[in-house]
Amino acid sequence: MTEALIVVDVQNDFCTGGALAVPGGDEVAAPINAMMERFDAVILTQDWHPQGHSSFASSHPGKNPFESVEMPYGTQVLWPDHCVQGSEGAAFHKDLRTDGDLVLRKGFRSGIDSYSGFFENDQTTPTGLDGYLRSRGISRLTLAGLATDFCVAFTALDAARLGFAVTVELAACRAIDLDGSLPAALAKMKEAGVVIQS
Ligand code: VGL
Ligand code: ZN
Repeated sequence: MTEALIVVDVQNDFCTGGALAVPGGDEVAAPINAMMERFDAVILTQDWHPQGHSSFASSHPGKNPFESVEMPYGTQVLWPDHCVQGSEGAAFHKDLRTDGDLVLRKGFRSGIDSYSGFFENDQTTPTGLDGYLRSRGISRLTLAGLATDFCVAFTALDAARLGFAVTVELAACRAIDLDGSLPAALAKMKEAGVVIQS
């Protein structure tokens, strides 16, 4: 059985000093690097937004970061400007090994966010990752990175729905935990059959 490690969004803006710093975000690089050896394939996802992206609160007059808006595809949390294409904030954390097989960029369309590495937030527009993994014969995935309750959870839930066997390595993840989003995400993942390794 071929198994891939999916390293989710270990980028400067999600680490200490970043625009959308996840508490303890810096701490995941070392355990993730150590995990890489165990896998047949290593895929890194990279949040990659154009300036003025619709997930930025600054694109919605009168709205503040961490408030929500209704988008054509559903409710969208608004974030501080982060991971702007080509910026230092969008670069991988300096301690992360980036010699993986594939870097999958997501969230590059102005009008729609993409938490998951598989589908944009309308849950129907594919990124191509499913086809990539399948054509390499990969059927098992382990996920680690940032943030547990957003991009890691959405990626894990889509992967489970697509039929992959999915494990989330909690010791190599950190969460935003906005209004209980972490316990909610953990419950959803467990219900979907994702193995939560702690
Ligand atoms: C993420 C919020 C906005 C994440 C990305 O990587 O979890 N969260 N963009
Ligand atoms: Zn983002």
